[in-house]
Amino acid sequence: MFDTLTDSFKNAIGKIRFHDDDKALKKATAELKKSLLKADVHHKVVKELIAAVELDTKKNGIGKEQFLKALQAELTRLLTIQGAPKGFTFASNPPTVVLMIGLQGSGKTTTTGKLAYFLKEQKKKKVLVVAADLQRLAAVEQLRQIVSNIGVDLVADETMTPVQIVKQGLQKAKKELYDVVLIDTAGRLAIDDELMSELKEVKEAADPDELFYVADAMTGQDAVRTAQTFKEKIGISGVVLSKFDGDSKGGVALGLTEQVGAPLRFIGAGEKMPDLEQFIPERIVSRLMGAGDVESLAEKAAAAIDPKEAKKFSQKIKKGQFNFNDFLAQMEQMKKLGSMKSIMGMIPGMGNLAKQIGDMDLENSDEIKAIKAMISSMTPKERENPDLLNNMRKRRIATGAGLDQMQVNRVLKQFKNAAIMAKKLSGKGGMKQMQDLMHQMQGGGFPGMRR
Ligand SMILES: Nc1nc2c(ncn2[C@@H]2O[C@H](COP(=O)(O)OP(=O)(O)O)[C@@H](O)[C@H]2O)c(=O)[nH]1
Ligand SMILES: [Mg+2]
Repeated sequence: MFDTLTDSFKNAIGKIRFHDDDKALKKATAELKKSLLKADVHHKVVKELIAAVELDTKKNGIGKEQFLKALQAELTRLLTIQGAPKGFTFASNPPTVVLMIGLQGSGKTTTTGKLAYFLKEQKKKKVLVVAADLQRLAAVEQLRQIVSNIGVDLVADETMTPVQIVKQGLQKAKKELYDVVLIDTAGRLAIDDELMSELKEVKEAADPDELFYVADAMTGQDAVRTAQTFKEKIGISGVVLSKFDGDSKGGVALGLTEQVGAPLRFIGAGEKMPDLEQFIPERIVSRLMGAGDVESLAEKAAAAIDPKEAKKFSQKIKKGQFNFNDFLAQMEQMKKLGSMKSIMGMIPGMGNLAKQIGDMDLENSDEIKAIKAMISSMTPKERENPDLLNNMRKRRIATGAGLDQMQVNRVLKQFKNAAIMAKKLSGKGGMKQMQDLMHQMQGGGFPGMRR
């Protein structure tokens, strides 16, 4: 998610090799400045950051370690507003009411769905979504589809005004003890006085704990400017940066909090529901410095994976009994974790691999599609026991899956190898082997993973 920035920091840090080398520090900060500007970080923010890092480093005696620490501290400071909430925070008196606002097409409705999904799956909360965008007919329908896919309740009534529907939603939430109410509103331009005054009325009726401004990362510094305007006119308590997957430079995220004076709370990086990350400064900085974000990954995994199932699964792996049903079940769980790229980006040292994988859609890759087609052509017994597959059965499966027998053989071999590898990795020293494997993949490319 932050490939470009992470690379810049690594390069800059690499410039400092010796202690007390003023020249090296100059080189490092010059490099940092250049790449931050190239990544679209606002020039004022860059200037401040560089000056602070330089001062900090000098104070502690120039060296790689000192530079690293200074950079880390200054980045954390840049991304933090003292006393402001981070990620999602719950009101002391439920329900926590969140009003989603922003320009037309910025990603409000999608983000509302993503937040609902995040709260339901990761935080195990009872979520109610309110459709207060009644400007466009299709808007309610879009929201209805999203919430029904993720299994969250919706309050919608096209014949009501936004204020009426908000009141009805809040009543329902209080009566039925919902934890969180997410209100999706119509997109509007700050220059449209009529819509702005409607939004003020909605805000008054909702009396929200949070006002999330959804900003489109692809609009660059415009995202910052519009957030500033909404902050002045309506008031916002946080920003969600959407479509971050389309903004390869990523610099806007770095300056936004300080520029707007409201914390960046979430980043949306993809069209699917799991593609939402909490923006927690310390964790993001760790990721920016190439150290990964193990905490977020662990949280995601803990929420997606049923501990009982996980235990059963790991025992199977240890015995080398991994079968096709397990494979399908694992694919389902992977889906809940979000894109492969975002998962990789959270593992320390895996940044490069994440870049290589790019936007690969694991689920829809040719390999996975072939395996899925094969599995659907198998009998339940065959799915349970891959060893049953003799030549006759393989031929039948190949015909059923629309593959030739060589392809079937290749996939089966890969599957067996994967099971053997998993068994090995689950033993002692498995983590070390995993890392070696990853290094090999980084060097030589990963044969199965072509986009
Ligand atoms: N690639 C990508 N597309 C997104 C993201 N968030 C929203 N979109 C897309 O942006 C378009 C507008 O989103 P929508 O939620 O309807 O915006 P709204 O008008 O503010 O409610 C839709 O096509 C979404 O699928 C994101 O994080 N990444
Ligand atoms: Mg919408």
